[in-house]
Amino acid sequence: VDRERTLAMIKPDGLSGNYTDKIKEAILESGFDIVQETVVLLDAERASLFYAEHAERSFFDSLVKYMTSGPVHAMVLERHDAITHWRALIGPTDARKAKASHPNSIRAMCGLDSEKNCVHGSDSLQSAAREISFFFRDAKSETVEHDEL
Ligand code: YYY
Ligand code: MG
Repeated sequence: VDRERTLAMIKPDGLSGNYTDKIKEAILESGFDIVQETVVLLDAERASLFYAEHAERSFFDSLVKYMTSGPVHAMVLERHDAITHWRALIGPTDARKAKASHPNSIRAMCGLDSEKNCVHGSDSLQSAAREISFFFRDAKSETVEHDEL
């Protein structure tokens, strides 16, 4: 019944720390289907576009540097109420807060601080649609062109 899709992303520190299998295990255990996935290296222009809503924030340049420091693993997740459930599973933005107050969250498991927080999750239906189309052209076929690994 009313299944919904969200965009999940394992950020560069999640990949370099070898957390992919653990994160995917948590995803599947929580009842999501992984509908599409791709591993890509974002350049500064693409990373800036993904986080365009934060362009005026003081952390933006550092965030773009971090997001281009290695490949990211984007996934389309599907289940009932996927957006809310995935945000709950990843925990608060600041991984230090996640470790303190949401010890079972993914950011508690593999994040470091408020920048290097290991994973991304869409925060609304609108952002989910935008972020899914950022990485994937349509429901079943090819990914959007970027340096695919
Ligand atoms: O959606 P979420 O990732 O939980 O947080 P946002 O407030 O949308 O910020 C997006 C992104 O920006 C965050 O995942 C890391 C980075 N960031 C940061 O580097 N420093 C902050 N103080 C806040 C956010
Ligand atoms: Mg956000």
